[in-house]
Amino acid sequence: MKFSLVTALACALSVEGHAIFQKVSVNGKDQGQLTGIRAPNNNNPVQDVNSQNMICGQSGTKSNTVINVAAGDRIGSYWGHVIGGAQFANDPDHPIAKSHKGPVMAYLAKVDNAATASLNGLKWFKIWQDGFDTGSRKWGVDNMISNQGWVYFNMPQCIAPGQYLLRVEVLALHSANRPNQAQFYQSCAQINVSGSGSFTPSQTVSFPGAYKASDPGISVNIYGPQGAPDMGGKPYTPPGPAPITC
Ligand SMILES: *[C@@H]1O[C@H](CO)[C@@H](O)[C@H](O)[C@H]1NC(C)=O
Ligand SMILES: [Cu+2]
Repeated sequence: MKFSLVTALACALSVEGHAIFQKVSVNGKDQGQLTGIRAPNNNNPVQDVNSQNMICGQSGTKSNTVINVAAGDRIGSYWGHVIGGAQFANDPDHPIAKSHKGPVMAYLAKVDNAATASLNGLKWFKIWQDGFDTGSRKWGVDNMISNQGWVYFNMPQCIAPGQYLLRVEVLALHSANRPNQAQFYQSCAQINVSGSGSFTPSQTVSFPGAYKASDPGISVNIYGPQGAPDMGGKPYTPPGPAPITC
């Protein structure tokens, strides 16, 4: 308890702790800063699960680009402390403050035109998540930090061709044992999937709506008896639906 209060305070005192999803790579090829991305202009978290900002973050940057992706491609989602990456040389909070333990999740929503689609009424399904590994006691955020801000996953082979918004979310749980203190960070990438997939989701979720503040993956004390952010060795299930299986 003492430990988590200290961490919570550290976060409250430094806006420096936060992060922004700001570029994409496809099979290792960097698509460029803010290219094909709708990202917030600042790194403040969303804390109200019922906010419109749960969709793609606070309204910020726009791009006319739609990124071409083939089903099966390895997608990279790059996170930085601020737009551009580190805030200054040796920024200890880049790509995100180490305290900000939590899962990383990726969702898709089918749209007609990814560059212009409205964010309202989209039907989202989850394609990937990196939660908490009870063996290594590492969180998705730990893996993102180890990869210098990059989060990697494959575009599932079964995804039907067409345009989508790709929503990648970091959920920071360091203060989530207190009401409405879980921190949501998300941006959306505009993508055009090619391939021969035909997957149509049987179940989808809305943002906002997919999460409740009381969800066990959101209202959670991640600290074990020793004060380490390790769930006390217990499993953790991220909020929202399970990722699809092809
Ligand atoms: C999407 O991909 C298909 C197949 O590669 C291509 O024919 C189409 O022009 C692409 N659309 C956009 C907007 O890039
Ligand atoms: Cu924070």
